[in-house]
Amino acid sequence: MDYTFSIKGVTDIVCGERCTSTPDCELFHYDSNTCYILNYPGIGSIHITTFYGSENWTGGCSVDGYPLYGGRFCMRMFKTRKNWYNANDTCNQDGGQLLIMKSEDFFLKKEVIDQYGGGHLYWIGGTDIETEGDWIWNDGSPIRSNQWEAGNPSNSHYAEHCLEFGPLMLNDNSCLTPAFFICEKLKY
Ligand SMILES: [Ca+2]
Ligand SMILES: [Ca+2]
Repeated sequence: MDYTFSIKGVTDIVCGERCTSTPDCELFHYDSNTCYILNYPGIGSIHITTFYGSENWTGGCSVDGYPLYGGRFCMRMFKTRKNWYNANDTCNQDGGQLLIMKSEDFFLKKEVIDQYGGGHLYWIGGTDIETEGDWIWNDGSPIRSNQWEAGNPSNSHYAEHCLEFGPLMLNDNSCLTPAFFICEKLKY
């Protein structure tokens, strides 16, 4: 991956703040006391390869059953099929939430899924249920247009209002379709 520059000797919190304060910062990565800031001109330039060293894959989350990925993300990929509503309920009952992939960590979480759960479609936490075509993550933040599969959101048959993630990125699908799903818990 081509990061534009790195900062040595800062904390991960400072790294995140540095990204927030950097114009056009698309994401940051923190590893071995080094903060990497990515400021890129377009999706085509992103190529994530091997920045998950094995040392980053240790540790755990605050709750059992949620492996820690990338040193930051506590995600669990459920390989049973449920419709979006039941998947959402399952995550909530489990003390978590359907996965949210906001801009700053979209490609990092994508890399986790591709590496550990690739090849499947998963329900994640976003809908346009409230207003057709107004796609938001479950925390209310907007879903960016450059994260969709080509030709989507398609709202096929005027009935696709729930968000799934797959090998081709984001797609809208019917909320009643049974699918695998991914829950996450916030690390603390
Ligand atoms: Ca829709
Ligand atoms: Ca679709």
